[in-house]
Amino acid sequence: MSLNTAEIAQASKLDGARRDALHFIDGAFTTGSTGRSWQNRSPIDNSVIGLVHEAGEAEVDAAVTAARRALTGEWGRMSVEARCTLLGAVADEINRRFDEFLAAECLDTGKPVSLASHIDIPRGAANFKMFTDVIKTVSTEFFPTPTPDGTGAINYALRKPKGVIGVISPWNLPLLLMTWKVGPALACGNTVVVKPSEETPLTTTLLGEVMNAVGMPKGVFNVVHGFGPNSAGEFLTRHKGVDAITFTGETRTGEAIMKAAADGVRPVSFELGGKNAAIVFADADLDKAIEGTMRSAFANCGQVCLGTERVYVQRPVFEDFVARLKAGAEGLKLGHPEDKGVTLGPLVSQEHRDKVLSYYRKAVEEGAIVVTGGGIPEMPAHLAEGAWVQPTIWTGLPETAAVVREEIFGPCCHIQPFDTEEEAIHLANDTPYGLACAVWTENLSRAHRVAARMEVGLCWVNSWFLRDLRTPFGGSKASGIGREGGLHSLEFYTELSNVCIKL
Ligand code: NAD
Ligand code: 6OD
Repeated sequence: MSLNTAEIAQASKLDGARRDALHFIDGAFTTGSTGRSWQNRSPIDNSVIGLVHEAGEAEVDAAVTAARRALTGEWGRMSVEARCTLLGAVADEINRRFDEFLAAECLDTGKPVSLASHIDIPRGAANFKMFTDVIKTVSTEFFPTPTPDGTGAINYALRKPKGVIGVISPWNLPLLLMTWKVGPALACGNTVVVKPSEETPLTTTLLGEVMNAVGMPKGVFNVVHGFGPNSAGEFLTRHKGVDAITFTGETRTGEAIMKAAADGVRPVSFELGGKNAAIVFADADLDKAIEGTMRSAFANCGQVCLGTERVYVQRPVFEDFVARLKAGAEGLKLGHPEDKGVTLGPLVSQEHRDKVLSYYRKAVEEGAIVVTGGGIPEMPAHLAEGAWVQPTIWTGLPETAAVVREEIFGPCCHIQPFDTEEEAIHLANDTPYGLACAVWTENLSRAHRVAARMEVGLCWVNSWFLRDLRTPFGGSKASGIGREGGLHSLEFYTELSNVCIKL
């Protein structure tokens, strides 16, 4: 018997007041002064989780002002060692309150507990530890320089925080993707103002409690809630007190934020949309390719930026691959996050479901063969109002079809046969996006050859979403600007300042 949302919240100690999302500014929770709020609804059953308070310009300004003040206070004077110890305590406190974070994430997103407990929450904590290891061990350059008078000079670089970082995050992996930016930003000594997605405000708000519990100085971590245009997102990115902006979300939103960042020439780091391909060669281990494509197409209900929406399969194994992926998709168990064996949750919202369903209809209009799915599944009465869709597979569409070209962000993929390696590379690269791809082959030479030619930031071979947090992460073409991860995050979140000393 599944619990309803109120019961999950009860069991997880998220009482009514704490399920209302307040801003966290200068170490204190506040509803702000706009008087505006909206209902946060659970995608599981459309029930109301709580209220989210909307920030106006005054709240955003208060948050940025607090963050600026913190740069020159106790936080700004703290040694790297002490800063890293504090961030380690943040990670420990998230882990200590694991069940609360888990319940909050599942309430907001509807994702299965089995997924969030393995990916979202552990990574949320790990993102605070990982970058402290990097900042403690990284060196900067040193050059001895000859001078005409023979005494010489030395040059060395200092790594300084950039200042106040505006963090704008999406709803698909809310805690993971927000901390992926907040972790390195703080490790480098910056302060942050975070605007989480309006769909998923809870775990970012909970993080405010964690910051206070570990004794984080006031103003280092701030949260404002709201929407994008003419709301907290735009107010934050336009605010002159924000020194740099890091954003994960849709490419179109990135364009708007880049325009805002142009005022004052503020740097941006963008992780944007994708229309990722998988290439399955006839020499692939098909068991592995099916297992990997099941995850890359359907995990998190297809709402992973790295997910596969275009699958190219070499003709000799095409029919077999389609039949096996169909069987896998039909074996997915949709249901309540808490229910045993559930592998697929709902989409994040009714609005997103409308978008995904519009592509399901478009696929048929464009002449697709619907291999499986294509609609709304029948769910038990207590879940019937949720944002459920069927996992869906199509074949038979031309490469010009909207469903093959545009990011859908749902549990669906189109499968197309190909004949030659050259053709597969061309098909996979024929997109304005360049985030990720998966190549399935047992031929080592082919793996290297094809990987080198993929126009993406991330190419997995015989795997998908296998992460080492030290590696460069990001997209090429319309999928992003810059790389984060390991040293690459440090490049964005610090300013290198060269000191030249004449001896
Ligand atoms: P979105 O762009 O709609 O929203 C992301 C955030 O931007 C939200 O907090 C939103 O309120 C805010 N926002 C919207 N308009 C804004 C504006 N004009 N100014 C400032 N802020 C604004 O994205 P989403 O729907 O939340 O997330 C899904 C998208 O994110 C997909 O396109 C997906 O591919 C992408 N994504 C990319 C990565 C990556 O690493 N490349 C990771 C996750 C998601
Ligand atoms: O694993 C990560 O660090 C990361 N940024 C994942 C992004 C997933 C996109 O939905």
